[in-house]
Amino acid sequence: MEPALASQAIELPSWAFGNSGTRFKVFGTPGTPRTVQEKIADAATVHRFTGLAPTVALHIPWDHVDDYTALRRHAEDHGVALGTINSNTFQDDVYKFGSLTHVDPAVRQQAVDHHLACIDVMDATGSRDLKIWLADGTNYPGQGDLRGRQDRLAESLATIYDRLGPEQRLVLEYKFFEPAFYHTDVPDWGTSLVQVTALGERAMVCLDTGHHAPGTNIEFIVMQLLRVGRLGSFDFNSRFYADDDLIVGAADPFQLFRILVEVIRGGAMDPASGVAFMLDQCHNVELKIPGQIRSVLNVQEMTAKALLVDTDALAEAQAAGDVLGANGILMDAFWTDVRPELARWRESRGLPADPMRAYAESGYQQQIEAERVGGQQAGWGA
Ligand code: LRH
Ligand code: MN
Ligand code: MN
Repeated sequence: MEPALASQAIELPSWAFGNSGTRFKVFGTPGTPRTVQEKIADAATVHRFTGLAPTVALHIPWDHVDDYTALRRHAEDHGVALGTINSNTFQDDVYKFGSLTHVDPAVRQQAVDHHLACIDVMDATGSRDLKIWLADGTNYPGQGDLRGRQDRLAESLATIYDRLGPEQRLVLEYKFFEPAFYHTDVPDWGTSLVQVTALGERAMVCLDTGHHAPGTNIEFIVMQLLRVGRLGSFDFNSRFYADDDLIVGAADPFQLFRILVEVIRGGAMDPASGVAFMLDQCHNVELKIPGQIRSVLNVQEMTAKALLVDTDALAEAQAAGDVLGANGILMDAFWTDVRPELARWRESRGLPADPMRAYAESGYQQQIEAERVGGQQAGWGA
């Protein structure tokens, strides 16, 4: 198999291990973690069975603990590290009309202070990235001054950026709708890019695959952000309709393949590129640990296919104007079944050939179901 696969690392979101749901119902799953420490233990289990998930992202304050240095040691004892720190200014009443964009300087300051506290957490956890997603926006035309909000956002972000250490980065995530429905203050990659470019070299864009209008050519955005060196991270998930946060590759494996083709084309498989490959998913009705195992395997499988593209032949076909030939070369790679070879490759590295099955047979699920009573909600409504 391609050596590039050996260094592939996918970051797991702590919140994928908690109970989550829709506004209609949150179903409890037996064995759900009761503490951040148990979420990390479950994430480490995904890594143990796949070798693909060495880091765990935290969401603050969902994953608040008093001692983040101890939490870092706890993660390391389990064979993983703490990764991206996600801020959260979308659950407090004070942010009803915005956070970093709010018209009231006192509310803006509160939101900025939360981010500064997140950077303190990063110092303790050893995290590189502060990921910011804002629920800021309006529901009705005229409700807010679009331009004033953008200016205030720039000012707030600059204050946060200034506090970062030399090895730390700010990653700004965009989303075109929800919870605001008329406009959001960071709706698209263009706005995110404009804002982060104004900050400095260590400010990047986060691309959440579920945050685009249906039909958007996401791989084009991946290409462009890599081209200008501003793709900081992915939040991988899949969607049928809105921001569904379903298992990546479940709704549209071909789209995931096309994204990974551009990742490889743009040099982002190289860990030195600094692109973080994260999941941002919720498991509403399926078991969470196998849900995460399936997710990282889907990314690995589509990466293996994307690595099969005969790039020399493709370049030749493109140069010759051979439309169907070029398309055929891409499709040949997509349709190749890489699963048997990946299974052998895993075994050669001391990993189970079939991680889903190995997990099911391991007894871990039965153990956590017996041990844990009253598991935590992922965050919403907690
Ligand atoms: C917003 C989002 C963002 C949040 C996460 C819980 O829809 O994608 O990344 O931090 O969901
Ligand atoms: Mn996200
Ligand atoms: Mn989302």
